[in-house]
Amino acid sequence: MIVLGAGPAGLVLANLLLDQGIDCVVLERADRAHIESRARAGFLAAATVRILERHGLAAGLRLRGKVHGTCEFRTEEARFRLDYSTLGSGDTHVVYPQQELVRDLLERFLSAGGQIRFGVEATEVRDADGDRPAVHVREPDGRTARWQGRYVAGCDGRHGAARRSLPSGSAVRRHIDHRVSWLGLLAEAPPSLDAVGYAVHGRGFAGHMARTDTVTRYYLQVARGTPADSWSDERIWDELDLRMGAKEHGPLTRGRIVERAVVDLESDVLDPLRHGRLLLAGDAGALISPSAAKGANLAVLEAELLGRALGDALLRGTEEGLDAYSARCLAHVWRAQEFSRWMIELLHAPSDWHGLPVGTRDPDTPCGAAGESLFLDALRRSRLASLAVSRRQQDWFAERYVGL
Ligand code: RFL
Repeated sequence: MIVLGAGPAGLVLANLLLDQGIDCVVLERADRAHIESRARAGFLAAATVRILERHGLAAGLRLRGKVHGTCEFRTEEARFRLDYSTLGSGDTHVVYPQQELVRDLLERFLSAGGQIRFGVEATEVRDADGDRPAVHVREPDGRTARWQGRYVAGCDGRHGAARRSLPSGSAVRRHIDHRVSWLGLLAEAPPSLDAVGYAVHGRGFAGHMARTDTVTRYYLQVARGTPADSWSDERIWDELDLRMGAKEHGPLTRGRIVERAVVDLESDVLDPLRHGRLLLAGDAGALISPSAAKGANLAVLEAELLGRALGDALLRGTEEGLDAYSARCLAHVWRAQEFSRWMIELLHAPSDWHGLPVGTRDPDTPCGAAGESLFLDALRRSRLASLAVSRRQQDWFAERYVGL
């Protein structure tokens, strides 16, 4: 059994296979230090924590993760909080940086005797229709090689070899560019509020998400095509202050910006997630925009479904689980996509008016694209107003926000 990629999907799956006594090797393009320091997700849903606990993979996050159950919305006029731990299903998140989860999963896999090859890049998966699919790779020294197994799990992310190797016409691709871009930032600064902060502002979205006691993730909606290094640290903090309403609601604790990257929000789902003996999990098969923090959670869920299905196929000789795998995953994926899109529409200024000073919105010329932008802005503010007061809306939100 060959697993491509040592992200959350690949490492959860590899651990589950090993636990069942299934021989597997993980092929990872990057080196160990890289995957153990790659900061991405942080919010793990209750269902994800339960999966990890079920398989003895949650010791680290139970020790160092922080339970989190509140988010705060801010506009130019007001702010309100939702304590989602008391709404909907009453579930919470555990905040645990993705790189720490990856470190835990890797350590557990290696200490149980798992095999992983770092610096090995899969270039193509061949013969997925046959009994022995083959993975062609480039070794760290540049030489090419071939690995064969009974199944290949493509957990190598959206730019990986698994997705590229699907024969043309074998899957429907549903893709959307949400036409919103974020400047994603990691600041060496303690969180400034004890909640996830979402600022819905005329100049664009700003977000605040705790990571650890000393590191905070911030997001700023920026115009498409903005180079990541075009904003100075000072301009970033000034803009965050403005959009988050620091003057009215309290200052943000500033610190060095240690990482910055522009993310164009996109979603990209393949259907089905299986082609013969090649199975896709995580971002490789279903990319979701980070607007609702679902990607790593879906990756873990899919890995569990796949681990179980592969166990049935390899140990008990039944492919029923593998046959149902794609449809089962996609049901979860589309629920998450729907909510993530809802969040995008709630949080962001329409893309074509981003950056316009609020004062240039002239009520005498609300026609064409400008009129549409004003209309969409009014809709999202109305949506936010309902969320602020309607208990039913809040229950619905909480269930979707923390659920899978
Ligand atoms: P990963 O984590 O991308 O891992 C794929 C692994 O495959 C390797 N690889 C290859 N190996 C061999 N051969 C090849 N040809 C290969 N090509 C790639 C890569 O080196 C890598 O190690 O995919 P996986 O496992 O599917 O996990 C998905 C998650 O990483 C992703 O969905 C989340 O990070 C998304 N996400 C968030 N998700 C959440 O659930 N909660 C969050 O709070 C959250 N915040 C975020 C996020 C994603 C972000 N970015 C990247 C846009 C915040 C950000 C900024």
